[in-house]
Amino acid sequence: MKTLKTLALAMFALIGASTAANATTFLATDDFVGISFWLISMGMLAATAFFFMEQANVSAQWRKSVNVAGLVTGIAFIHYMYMRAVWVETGDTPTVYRYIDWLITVPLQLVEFYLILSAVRKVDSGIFWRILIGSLVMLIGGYLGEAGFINPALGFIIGIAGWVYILYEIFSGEAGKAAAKSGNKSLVVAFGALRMIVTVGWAIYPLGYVFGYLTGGIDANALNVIYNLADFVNKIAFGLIIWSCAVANSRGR
Ligand SMILES: *C/C=C(C)/C=C/C=C(C)/C=C/C1=C(C)CCCC1(C)C
Repeated sequence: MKTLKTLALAMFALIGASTAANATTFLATDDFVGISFWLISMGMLAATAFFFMEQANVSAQWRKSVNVAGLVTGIAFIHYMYMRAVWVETGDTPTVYRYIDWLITVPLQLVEFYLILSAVRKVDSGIFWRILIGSLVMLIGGYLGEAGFINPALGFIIGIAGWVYILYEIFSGEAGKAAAKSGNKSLVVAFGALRMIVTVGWAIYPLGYVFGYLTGGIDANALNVIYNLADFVNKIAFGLIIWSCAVANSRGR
């Protein structure tokens, strides 16, 4: 098990290093957007190593949740290395690279709501499927609009509908009710904090869409820095909340 973990971490580091080495242009010292890509990449790497290593400190029913937190930051780490290279070479980060990341990491993050609930009580698997489908509607709608396959406003509306549905499920739907009734204090606190991230932290992405596609353009520098900072909170802090709940529960709190 230990060797496997070390191997997985080494693999991540190698992929990162080789992506970095592939760049033929160096990061300019005054390129703050490029520097923010680097900082977030390293944050993601550190978070990944942390979550995987912390497996040892949580009880069996919590390992899956902490593992998935590590997968999310690990996948984002590799995407960030790649996006940083694209930025440094071209001065542009086509949003499609972000969508590739979101398409994998966002469903994984939402599945966490199901995973942390099932770590403390029996829950209906319908929660899992409904949240998953909501996330796909949100992302596919946004992508089709942003990439120009459908009208941008229509794509936006479909995306918002998916997001609103997810919010409904985790606030007042079965997932929200199951958390409230769990009688587990750490879980209730963590569930509430994760829900705030999905409401407030995630609002940054549709705002970026509005400014970028509906109101006629936003500065690429600003948009990238904002997305980078948002991802830092929405992926790393999100994982840390799950981890701290896992640790508290594993110690019987
Ligand atoms: C780590 C990356 C995360 C948490 C990305 C989240 C992305 C969203 C919440 C995107 C939402 C969108 C809408 C709600 C409306 C349509 C456009 C999107 C896809 C940007």
